[in-house]
Amino acid sequence: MAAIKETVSNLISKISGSAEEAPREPSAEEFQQLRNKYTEAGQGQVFAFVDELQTADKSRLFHQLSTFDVARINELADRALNPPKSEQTAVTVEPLPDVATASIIDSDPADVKTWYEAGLKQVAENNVAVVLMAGGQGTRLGSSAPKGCFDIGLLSEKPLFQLQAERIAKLQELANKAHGVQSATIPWYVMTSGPTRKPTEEFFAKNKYFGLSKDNIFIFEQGVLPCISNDGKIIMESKSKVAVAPDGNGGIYQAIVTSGVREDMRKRGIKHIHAYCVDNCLVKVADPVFIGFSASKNVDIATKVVRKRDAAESVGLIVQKNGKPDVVEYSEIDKETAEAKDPKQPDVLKFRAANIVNHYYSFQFFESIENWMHKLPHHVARKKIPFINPENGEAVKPDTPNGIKLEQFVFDVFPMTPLDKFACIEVRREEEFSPLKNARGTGQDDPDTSRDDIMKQGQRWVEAAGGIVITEDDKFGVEVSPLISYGGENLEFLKGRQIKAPALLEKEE
Ligand code: UD2
Repeated sequence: MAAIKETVSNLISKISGSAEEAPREPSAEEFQQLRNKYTEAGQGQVFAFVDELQTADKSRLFHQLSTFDVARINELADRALNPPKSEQTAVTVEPLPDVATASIIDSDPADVKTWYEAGLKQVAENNVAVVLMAGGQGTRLGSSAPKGCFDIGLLSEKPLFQLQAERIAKLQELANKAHGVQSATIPWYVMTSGPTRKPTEEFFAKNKYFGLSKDNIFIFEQGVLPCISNDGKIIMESKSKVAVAPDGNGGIYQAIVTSGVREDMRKRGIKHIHAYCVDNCLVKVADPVFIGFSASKNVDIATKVVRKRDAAESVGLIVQKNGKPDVVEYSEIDKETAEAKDPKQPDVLKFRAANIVNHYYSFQFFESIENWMHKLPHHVARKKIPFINPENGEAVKPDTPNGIKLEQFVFDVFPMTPLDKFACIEVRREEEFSPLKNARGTGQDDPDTSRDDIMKQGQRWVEAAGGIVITEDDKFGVEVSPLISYGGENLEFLKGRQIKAPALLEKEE
């Protein structure tokens, strides 16, 4: 009777479309084998309620547990909860040596032009790809949609994804024009996580890929890791599901391999990759200067930095640790290091090279991912994780942190490359970095500061081209569509023209 009841309920849920496709039902042996493995690893509590489960839920639990390496989870949990006493060897943290740090601000404009032209040539030869890290859940912003969908309040109402897509389109056009070709293509690999994948795919489809060809956009998903209780146990979100969280933007490396992204890059003959953070409205996607600079240095990895705003800014710091390039994240830095002053310039921070999640990789470096991706450390975030009490099956919403989420950081790869295969380039904050981190009204790194930074940048571009921007009673700014200018170029048609701020410039006439 139970079997008939269940088949009927499965049928109903299928018709109503409420249940995902029930995965293949494991054999009794497969199930028992997995159960033994988890029990022997001291994680048998994940099966606490398995006898109450319907077949479909039991199969879902089996398949989810099969994706984890429970021995490795125990190892990570143990290291996270009982961190080894830091090795006696003192960890010396110093700013990067000048040899590894360039600066757009101090560079000879002729060099910048050379890098730009070299990078544009690489784009024209279809050697450049872009990887967008868009798996973050933007909790501080308070929006449930993926950050790339967010409308920062521009006159055009363009969301971040669209600004980035249009910069790609414009750069392809500039490369075509500069090299007399029609086919410059920058493939765009968009990394999502469990919570952001579907809404991101739907947003791109609904917006017809913002005018780009769907064939050159590849939405893939990063991995997840189980949430762990303070006593090292895998936490259950329901009687048939492990509580999981995205494995951090450092999950990008494994995801690039397992999702087929690297294979797709290899097929396209990609040589240079630009990887960036979705929430930076000023990001120069596939920046030819950055590509040209990095290629000229023949490095595996390069990173853009801006001057840190103040000691408390929530940004990682590019440092040299034990002779290797590294980043000290804002959530892990001690006050003394953050506030240390430069011995030569007492009013300047000693550690001021702020990480902005804006990285270059050579494709050949990506060919070595398997050699080092398992060495990337896991960082621990103590969180309040809703769970099912294994003793009585009750759902609990803790009001204090009851467990940890493990995540990898994208920049932890830096020490995997020698200093001479690493480069760092300082760029102008007002031209290249305005992160959307906080809800409207916070006053810093929020939708209004993002919108204002775009408008101010456009006004600077228009005025540099000879346009006259009328700013009355504190109204300011010009939004220049990426489709008419990627970085302020080709705006000479505005010479002598008066523009009343705030304005939106979308036409080249
Ligand atoms: C990030 C940097 C920090 C600084 C700051 C500047 C890391 C680890 N930290 O801090 O050093 O540069 O940004 O804005 O990069 N993401 C994923 N999957 C995840 C988690 C994050 O794709 O599992 C993406 C996220 O969508 C975003 C980027 O990684 O594009 C940075 O994530 P965040 O904004 O949560 O990082 P934040 O602000 O803590």
